[in-house]
Amino acid sequence: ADGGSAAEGGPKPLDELVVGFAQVGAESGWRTANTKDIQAAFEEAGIELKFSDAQQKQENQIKAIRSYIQQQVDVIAFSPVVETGWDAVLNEAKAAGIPVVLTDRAVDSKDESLYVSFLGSDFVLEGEKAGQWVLDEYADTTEPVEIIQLEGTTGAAPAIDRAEGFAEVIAENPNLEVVASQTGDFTRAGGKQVTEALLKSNPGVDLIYAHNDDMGLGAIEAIEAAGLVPGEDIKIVTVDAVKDGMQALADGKINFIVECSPLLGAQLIEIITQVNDGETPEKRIVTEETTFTQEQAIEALPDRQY
Ligand code: GYE
Repeated sequence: ADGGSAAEGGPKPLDELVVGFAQVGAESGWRTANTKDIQAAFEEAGIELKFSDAQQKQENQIKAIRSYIQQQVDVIAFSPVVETGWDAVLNEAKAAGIPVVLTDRAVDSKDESLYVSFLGSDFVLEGEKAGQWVLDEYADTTEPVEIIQLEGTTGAAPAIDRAEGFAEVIAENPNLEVVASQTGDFTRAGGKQVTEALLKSNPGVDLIYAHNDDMGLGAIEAIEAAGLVPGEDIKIVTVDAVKDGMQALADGKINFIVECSPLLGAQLIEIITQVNDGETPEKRIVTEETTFTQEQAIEALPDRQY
């Protein structure tokens, strides 16, 4: 088959399929929910899952992928920690005839034959939605609005794209100014540490835009420690909508959350099944997502799965 389909000898029974999944790490509530959902989906489908946690290090992910190639798994799926630097290992998978599925995060490779499908969110759109809320919130302001941006992992698709979408939209109002932008590596501890430092150098800050809930939750701790009221003295906008984030939004400590769904397991199984059957999955599958205000968070919280 062209580019190595799992269906070379015809489809395998699902209980004979083996899939290797190279996860980013366990950096956030989003990631934990994503891992749980993927493991549960494999369990339910009766497909064997080899799972590895790269602790947010690209070299670990590359090692894991190489070991899956060596073990001749049927499909490799992974969520690339950063966008660049994948061509070599993906070419090795291709040469071995093992199809690769990208979940959650993209690679910036020009060679689209290196993966069969990319399943995940539109991160630029998420950044735009966050920017739109800020634009509306400060529509009537004639004063400068000072914004701190807490970036995700440097070089990661969601960090690059969420910054881009946000910047594009807030550019419509010259009063909205990002006065500082630093990475908190998508972690709570990172968000807290960066906010602590940036509050000192930017005492007039009005709003924090965090690329995920966890960094926003870390920022809340730093703001409270500085004797200020999160959500009031300093507004907070985040991305993800995991339970802890939604609770903070319901409590008024976060002002707005753009949803990013970690529930990719069922769709990943569908892609793997299609590959096994010799079908060609959609090259790009975009997750459907919404946004939450405080009232909407209060309403959604009781039924929130993660
Ligand atoms: O937003 C963040 C996680 O890649 C979409 O990674 C994912 C991001 C998510 O650490 O919380």
